[in-house]
Amino acid sequence: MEQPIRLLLAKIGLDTHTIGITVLAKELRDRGIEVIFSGLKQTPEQVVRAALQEDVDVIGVSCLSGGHMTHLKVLAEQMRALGIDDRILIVGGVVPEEDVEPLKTIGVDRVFTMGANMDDIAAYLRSAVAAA
Ligand code: B12
Repeated sequence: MEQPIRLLLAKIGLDTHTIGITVLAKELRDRGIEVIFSGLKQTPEQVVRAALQEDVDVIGVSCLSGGHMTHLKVLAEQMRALGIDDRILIVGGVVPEEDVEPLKTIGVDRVFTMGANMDDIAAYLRSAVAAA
């Protein structure tokens, strides 16, 4: 039987906006994706260590604090340092359009912002993991 996709959903720093990540966790579970939640107020290092321990296919960071550039830069560096930069890295939340390309340069594979459709996110995860 095909293994389900494993996704670590993470919140970094002082950002306690939890509505989006809670909706996302439920909706993606309903679509057959195994979701692990990091908990709040994590450091990028803690997130990457959890991703390694849980052997996830995807790390998904939800960021509404405006700190996405700083956090994702450190996270991508840590992924390289621990040798898991082959995993898919996605971001959602409040991310201005002009930050999308710089995030991709850092190593983010895809950005989903307000109003992102759950079927589109699940379809993206399936195709990205299949292609990885
Ligand atoms: C509700 C809300 C709050 C609530 C949060 C309640 C809670 N438990 O979550 C409360 C009132 C507590 C709050 C507090 C604050 N807030 Co507030 N808040 C909002 C608001 C109005 C809506 C956020 C929301 O829940 N949206 C609904 C969910 C469903 O949408 P979403 O999170 O965007 O998620 C969707 C997508 O983005 C995507 N997605 C999200 N995460 C991920 C992750 C992955 C991996 C993927 C694939 C997709 C994905 O999928 C979801 C479904 O489509 C936004 C305004 C806005 N337009 O976003 C401001 C906003 C985020 N808040 C803001 C601010 C400034 C604050 C405060 C600092 C205010 C203050 N001075 O105290 C505090 C900070 C608290 C903290 N420590 O983090 C700013 C942030 C500014 C910035 N980023 O530059 C915003 C943008 C308002 C604004 N326009 O200024 N807030």
